[in-house]
Amino acid sequence: MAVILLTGFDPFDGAARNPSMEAVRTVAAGYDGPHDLAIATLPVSFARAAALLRDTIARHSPDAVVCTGLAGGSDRITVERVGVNLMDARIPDNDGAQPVDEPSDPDGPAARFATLPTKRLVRRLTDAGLPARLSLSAGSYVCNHVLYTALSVVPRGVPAGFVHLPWSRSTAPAGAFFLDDEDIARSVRLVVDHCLDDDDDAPGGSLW
Ligand code: PCA
Repeated sequence: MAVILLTGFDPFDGAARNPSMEAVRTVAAGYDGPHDLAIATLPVSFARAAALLRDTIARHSPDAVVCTGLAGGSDRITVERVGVNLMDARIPDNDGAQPVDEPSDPDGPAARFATLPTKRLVRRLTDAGLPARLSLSAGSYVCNHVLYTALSVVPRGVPAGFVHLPWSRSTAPAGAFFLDDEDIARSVRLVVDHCLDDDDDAPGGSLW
């Protein structure tokens, strides 16, 4: 049976909750296969998130890695295509670290492409009535660092990638765009269900 590793993040930037981890927990609670689902909560810490992700991947040897995080203010579920080798933090992480213009990996390439079937996933999400698009930048904060690290660590042939989520209704600060909690959980479940699909019907063009 294939093992899928699904991660979300702790709250950060003064927020009490992070919809990514709440969605991950909801999906795990209702997951009925066909794969084994392993979940992990990543700290919003450049140092500790990367270390925990490495350990978790080593422990589970997953067949696919799906990481999720919050993109507060976004009005779409964004399936990330690229992790860049750059840590450039607008705000300190939860450990107080604020790297500026530092590489995630001094010996690594400038960027790594996500290996999830990103176009297929966007199509699955929009077909299900969920607002989704492809994204060429996961930013330069902890989420991007986790994406870049995941892509550095997984063995060849193991798809890995990152999905950024908007605020959920129950966690959004006043005035922020949100999706219903159920829709966010449904989107994460769809990504889990299709992360091992092969990419041969990936459409072009209109998924951005
Ligand atoms: N979002 C942040 C880090 C944790 C999270 O949920 C980001 O986009 O980098």
